[in-house]
Amino acid sequence: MALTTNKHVLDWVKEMEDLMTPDKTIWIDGSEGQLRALREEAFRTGEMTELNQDLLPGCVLHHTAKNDVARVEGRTFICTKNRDDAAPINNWMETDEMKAKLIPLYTGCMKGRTMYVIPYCMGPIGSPFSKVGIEVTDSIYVVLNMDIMTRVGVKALRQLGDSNDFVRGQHAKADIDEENRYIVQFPEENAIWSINSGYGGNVLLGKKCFALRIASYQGKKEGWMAEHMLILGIEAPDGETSYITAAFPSACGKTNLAMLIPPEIYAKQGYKVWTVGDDIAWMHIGDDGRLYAINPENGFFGVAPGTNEKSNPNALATTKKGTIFTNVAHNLADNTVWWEGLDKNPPEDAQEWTGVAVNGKEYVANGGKLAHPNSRFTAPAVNCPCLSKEFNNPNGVPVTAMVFGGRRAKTAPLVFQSFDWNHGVYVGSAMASETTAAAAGAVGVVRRDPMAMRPFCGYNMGDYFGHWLEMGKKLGDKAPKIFHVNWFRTDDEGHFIWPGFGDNMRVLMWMLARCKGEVDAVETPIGYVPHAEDINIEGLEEKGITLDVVKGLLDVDKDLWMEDANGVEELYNEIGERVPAELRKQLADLKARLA
Ligand code: GTP
Ligand code: SPV
Ligand code: MN
Repeated sequence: MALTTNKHVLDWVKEMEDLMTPDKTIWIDGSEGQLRALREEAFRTGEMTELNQDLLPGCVLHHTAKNDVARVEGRTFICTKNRDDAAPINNWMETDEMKAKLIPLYTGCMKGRTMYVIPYCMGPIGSPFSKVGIEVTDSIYVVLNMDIMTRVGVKALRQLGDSNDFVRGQHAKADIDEENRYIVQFPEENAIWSINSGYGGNVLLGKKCFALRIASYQGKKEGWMAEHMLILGIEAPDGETSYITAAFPSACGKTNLAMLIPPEIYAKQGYKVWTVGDDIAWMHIGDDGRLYAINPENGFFGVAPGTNEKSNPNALATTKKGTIFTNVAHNLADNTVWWEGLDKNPPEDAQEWTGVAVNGKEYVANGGKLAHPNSRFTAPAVNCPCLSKEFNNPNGVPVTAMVFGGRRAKTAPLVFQSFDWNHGVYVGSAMASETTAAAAGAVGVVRRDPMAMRPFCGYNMGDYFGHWLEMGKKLGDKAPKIFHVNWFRTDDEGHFIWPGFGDNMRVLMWMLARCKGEVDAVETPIGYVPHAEDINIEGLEEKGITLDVVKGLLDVDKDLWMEDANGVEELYNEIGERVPAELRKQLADLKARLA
């Protein structure tokens, strides 16, 4: 039964029924009873496996198709009327042309299946910054994930009221045919079409498709920002909390930084770290002129491999109940889960992520991995031991500092600060990182990824840079300070030099000291770099970190940076005319300083 009298919603759902002709339609109300029934159905059909309910209450395991394990950037499109409004960094096709191509794929594709209608709200219910979407899907996996990742059901419809202002998302698994897989955004129409995938970012339409691609376009029009950023708070012993947002590309450390455990030197003084978000920030200028961030999500879709008791105990604790595990290994001995880096004891009797049963010997002989490198957990935010008490604050939290970063084996130092906002926008636009398993394709190749938004910007990248500059003008001297970090410098043997994880707080503390004007820095051609003595390394000797090592981590090699500037120039040339003149000037100034 329809849960709303909103005519725009009803008309659109009817249109979806006519197009995809499901045998029946079920509206998701968000009640526990309905979700339980769907879980049981998924256990019966084998779509999901119920895990050990004593050890992992409410937890389930799901395997996707082998050809469907990550976002597919090559098959992701931004469709607009005019090419230049989305291209050339995005794949583009004219709106009507794309629809004509996809409609035959959708026609009748839910025959024999059930269509679920999921009303959901991105952002806290009642927040003026929240936005509603409706996703139709033929996947119970999607319903259960959306229930964790967003605010689902009647409450979302109530937030929408009679309004037509909702994002229409149509997802169908169809045949999981990679040749006909499309993830398509129509920002000018508030619409998302996804077909032939059953994996995370391709099908949980509230996440990357809406909260970044569609929302970045809305933000440009409406004067706010949707960014691929974590949000964390550092509470000082006097109780004052400063908030930092950080943009790193996929699988480059957002979830880990957002949930970090303070090192002993800070913990004993009474510092605490609180998580507001681990992937996406929506930011508005508040009444006081400062920038405020909300997390539009309600859960964490985190990378499993590498998550363990030492690296990220908060994330691990978050996954102990009510969690969906995707493409991790199944420990058959006790019906639990395992992934590379969880501990040093891979289960002997296991099913690898593909579902193939292996024993310890075969696994070693195959040299393979038990879990897929992009295997994930979908866990409710409320489970998180360090969840900020501001998580549901409808106005968000004020941002003191913004951070950009990526995986750079050499060029980028541990940290530097931009000279000012516009230079910071240049630094963000110049981001580069080695690719990871979060997207299909080669891993470890350096590519330019402006603001970690290359795969997620819903409009022309040059216009997007322009929007950043505009926001800076409006914020004036209340703008957050902008920094750049790199946790991933390697030594000659390819090992990471900096210990990372909780120890990254030492770098955040330098940033906050800079924001308060408590510490000076060295002016270099690329920005302000710390005096090595100002990064607190007390207690790091056992991890091989000495003052000299820090000096090495902060070193700026002018030749490498000139090469990097040339790479940025190539990117700007590729984007073309819409790159703001101010950024061209920033680039020219940088080159002059390096020469
Ligand atoms: P998405 O969910 O794809 O957006 O990823 P993310 O940016 O949240 O990355 P996440 O925190 O899940 O980390 C991805 C991988 O990077 C994991 O394997 C981590 O163990 C590793 N990682 C995270 N932080 C650090 C760090 O400070 N140093 C090192 N060496 N590795 C890290
Ligand atoms: C990312 O790839 O940045 C993710 C995972 O956060 S996904 O939802 O698949 O995009
Ligand atoms: Mn992400």
